[in-house]
Amino acid sequence: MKDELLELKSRALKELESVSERPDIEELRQRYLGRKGLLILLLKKLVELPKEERPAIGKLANQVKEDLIRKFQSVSDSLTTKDLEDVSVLDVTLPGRRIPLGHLHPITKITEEICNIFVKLGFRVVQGPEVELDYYNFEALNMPKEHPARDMQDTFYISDNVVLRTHTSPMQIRIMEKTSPPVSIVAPGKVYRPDSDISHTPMFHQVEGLLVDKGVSFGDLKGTLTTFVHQMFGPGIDLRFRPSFFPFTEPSAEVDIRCVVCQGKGCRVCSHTGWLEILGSGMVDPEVFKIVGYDLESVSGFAFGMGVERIAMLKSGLDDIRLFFENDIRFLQQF
Ligand code: 2U9
Repeated sequence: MKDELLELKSRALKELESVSERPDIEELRQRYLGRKGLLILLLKKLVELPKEERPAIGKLANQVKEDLIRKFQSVSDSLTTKDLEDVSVLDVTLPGRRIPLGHLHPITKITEEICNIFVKLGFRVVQGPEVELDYYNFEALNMPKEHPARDMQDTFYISDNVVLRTHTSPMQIRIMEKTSPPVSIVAPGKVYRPDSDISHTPMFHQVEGLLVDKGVSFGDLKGTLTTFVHQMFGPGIDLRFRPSFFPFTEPSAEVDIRCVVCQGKGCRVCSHTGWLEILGSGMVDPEVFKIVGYDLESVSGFAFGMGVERIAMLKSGLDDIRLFFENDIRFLQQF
């Protein structure tokens, strides 16, 4: 068997001398050293040898294998060096391969755009937990037990008193708990509601804002949100404040802009009303101030909230919210 091993080695080396192309070298390597190669086949015969001869032959077989591996490697390395020296194979004047640059997700971009407008108006950006205590998500926002918004249908419950936040408002409570007025913050982030259709996804993004100080009026709310709308959709855009209701604001108003698709004539997008709802707002309900321990006599404030996907869809003329989260690169590349 010793002779057979040495014979196999010299045959392999001889054949290796006669090849010069990479595929031929690889084929040869497989034939001798591959998993079903000649060396393995020969080693299978090891068991037929008397026990005392096996260690020496095993050692020799290992030596032959290592020598061959080294030789194949050095032949392959010298080919690489030859390729590098051969100008016809490597053209160093070719332009480099461009590595494609990624960019922020459209929802991240719009979130930043919204926040930046409020930052320029003096608001500070705050972020907090997406898994929230029932207390911060509902109770402190004037939605006591049995309030319809707490329904299992509208909220993802983790346990009896822990939920996935249904809005970013808990953050405003957390900030008011530890800060005295004046307070002016915007809270962007992910929120969760069990909804899924062409205009709802179970996870979506909101930006909410809160301003509390001495003598804040509904006029301040109107001025701030009008500035925001003009910055976001253009200075010429028409808007209106429409009475509404939220448990945490009183009075409350929704803000509509003149339909960007039909300019108010009425179309499918604005349900033939000529207006598109873009955000909700109102004066902070005194009940909320009581809960966080603010003095009702000396301060007042306004708050607002908007869905980022809705703003993004109106700005880009999209009609299916789910596109944002399918992660189809052909869609994302357009932003
Ligand atoms: C505190 C007090 C008041 C936040 C507000 C809205 C109105 C609102 C909706 C817009 C579209 C949610 O994403 S949406 O479905 N939000 O209409 N949000 S006022 O009011 C607050 C928040 C915190 C302490």
